[in-house]
Amino acid sequence: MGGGDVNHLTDLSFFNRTKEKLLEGIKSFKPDESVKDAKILMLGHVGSGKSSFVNSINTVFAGRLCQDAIPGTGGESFTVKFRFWNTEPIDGKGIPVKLCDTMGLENADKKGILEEDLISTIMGHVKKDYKYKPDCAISKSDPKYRSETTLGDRVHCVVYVINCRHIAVLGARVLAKYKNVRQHISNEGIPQVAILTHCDEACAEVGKDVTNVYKSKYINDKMNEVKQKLGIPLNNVFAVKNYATTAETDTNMDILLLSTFKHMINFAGRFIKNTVNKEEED
Ligand SMILES: Nc1nc2c(ncn2[C@@H]2O[C@H](COP(=O)(O)OP(=O)(O)O)[C@@H](O)[C@H]2O)c(=O)[nH]1
Ligand SMILES: [Mg+2]
Repeated sequence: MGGGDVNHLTDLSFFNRTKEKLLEGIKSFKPDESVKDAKILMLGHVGSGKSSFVNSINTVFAGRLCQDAIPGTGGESFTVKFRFWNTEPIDGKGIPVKLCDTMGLENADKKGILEEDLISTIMGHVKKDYKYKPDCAISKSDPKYRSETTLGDRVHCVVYVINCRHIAVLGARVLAKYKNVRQHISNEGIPQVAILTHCDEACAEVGKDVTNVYKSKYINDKMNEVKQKLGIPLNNVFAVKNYATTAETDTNMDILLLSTFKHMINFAGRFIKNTVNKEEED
């Protein structure tokens, strides 16, 4: 075995250690005692990569390819009932995080979730298995409407999932929808994150080597565009390559996915702690 091989092995163990450290960090995540699970809501167009991101995270957690670990998430948003799902356990340990990846935000008038419903969902008013209606918001008398909510019922982090090739063409209506929702949730102090997907297809350098993602000028420009168009600070904008086209796992992809996920749950965790502290002060 030549010296080059030895270096390569050292590098490999470095990357594996980085991945293990991230997994350990995620395993030790705990929201406040009063909140069973941190809830993360993924928003974005159909086809933006929401389900793929969730499947990718589950793939890394489970150490095997997980596709459609969360069922019923394909196709039109309105065929799906509202529900949060657990992530796969890591080494048998369940993670107190629930994800919802079924929210489609479409451009046309009568497609995609209504803003009122989105806000009600984020504020914890919508119960499990509610079926959104395309033209009328949930009624307060609906049995699936929760009037009294606790912090645990609410969404603790909102994630906008955007195909990085589509930012330039995001329609005015969707941007207006984003803006309204954003204003509301910013007032509530709920953290917001954007994830750029399809970076491998959009940038050849990233396609070749995923570690180039934050070095890529193209991706950097796209992150800035997200900041400008959605008003999300750069610290909250991430870029990933989802497990979508490859059948085998890759440590560098895992690291990118895990570090993005860890930031998301840290934002959620901080929001939960801040809210609990504020409630105690009041
Ligand atoms: N190359 C590539 N394809 C992706 C990526 N993310 C998602 N996809 C593909 O894009 C399509 C739509 O993704 P999906 O997760 O179903 O979108 P959703 O409607 O937002 O849940 C699928 O064919 C995925 O395989 C990515 O980062 N890179
Ligand atoms: Mg989906």
